[in-house]
Parts: sequence; C-alpha cells; structure tokens
Amino acid sequence: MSIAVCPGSFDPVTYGHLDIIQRGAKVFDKVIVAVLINRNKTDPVFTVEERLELLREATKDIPNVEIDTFNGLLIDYMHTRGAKAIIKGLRAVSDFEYEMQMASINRLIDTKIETFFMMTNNQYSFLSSSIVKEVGKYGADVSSLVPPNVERALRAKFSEEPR
Ligand code: COD
Repeated sequence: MSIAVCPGSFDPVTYGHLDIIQRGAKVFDKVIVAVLINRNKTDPVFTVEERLELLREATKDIPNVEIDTFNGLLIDYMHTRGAKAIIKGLRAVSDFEYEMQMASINRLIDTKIETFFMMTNNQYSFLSSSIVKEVGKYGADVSSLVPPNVERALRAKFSEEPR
C-alpha cells in the first residue's frame, strides 16, 4: 500500500490545502494529513483539536484520507506510519526555496523517503492560511477561500476576540 503524508500547520485548512489533498488521494492509496503540534513560531488562531476537527469535516468525503497529528521530526513520524512519500504544495518561487531546503534535509535523514511537489491550482496560487485569517478577522467574505465549516469557525473565533 502506498502511503503519503501531507504535513502542515493547517491553521486553518483552506481550499488550497484541500486541492493538494484531493489530488494526492488520487495518486496514493492513502494520504495522512498530519498537523504539526509543536510549532512555536507563531501564535495559532485555532487549537490543534480545532484544526483536526475542521480537517476531518472538510475531508469526510475522501475515503482514503486520514487526519492525524505529529510532533518533532516529520521523518520520525513517517517511520511510525510506514509512509514513504511526502506531499507538498508549491504556490510560488518563494515556496520553492523553503521547500527545497526541507526536502533536502529530509532526504539527508532518510534517502528512502521522497518528497512529491504539486503545483497549486492557479485559482489558489495566492491563498494561504495567513491570508484567510487576515481577511477573516475583519469580517470579509472568505467563502471562496475556505470550506463552509471553516468559514463558520472563523466567524465564531473572531467574534469572540477584540480586533
Ligand atoms: N496551494 C497549494 N499548496 C498549498 C497552498 C495553496 N494555496 N497553501 C498551502 N499549501 C501547501 C504548503 O505549501 C505546504 O506544503 C502545505 O500546504 C501545508 O501548508 P501550511 O502553511 O499549513 O503548513 P506549514 O508550511 O507551516 O508546515 C510546515 C511543516 C509542518 C510541514 C514543517 O515545518 C515540518 O515538516 N516540520 C516538522 C519538523 C521537521 O521535520 N523539519 C524538517 C527537518 S529540520
């Protein structure tokens, strides 16, 4: 069975992520969408549990997709899941530099694990979780950027907080 991991922060999941997940699920027998727990670079808007729930709902119609979390090195997590492929999305040249570095490091750690890059769907080339949070915070319409459950969650989250 070919198992791929699609890792990320998913804070929150967007249509750009979902496009990559759906396309990956057509190529691999199973795609595990893995949310990194211990990322301390930025303050997340959604808790890990909330992000998992949003991802579960948004991918519920794709039978070969599983949602999980991981801590520490991605490669170590992949070993525990018997996964040999990493799925990444590329939006622009700016993504390329970072992703190439990550792919090279991961390959150095384990040469048997391959990173597969998928070009973003043109309509989502500008889309990121950060953009969604930024516009969502000010009450703009994000229905073309995220699935309905995420849109509701953003509205609820930002109505709780002072802007
Ligand atoms: N179109 C296409 N792809 C997209 C889009 C879009 N609109 N938006 C996002 N993506 C892709 C991203 O390029 C990425 O591949 C994936 O979706 C997830 O994106 P994010 O923003 O949710 O997640 P990131 O980029 O913050 O996640 C970073 C990781 C968690 C993958 C990374 O930090 C990691 O693997 N950390 C574990 C530690 C490790 O093993 N490090 C490597 C050795 S040092």
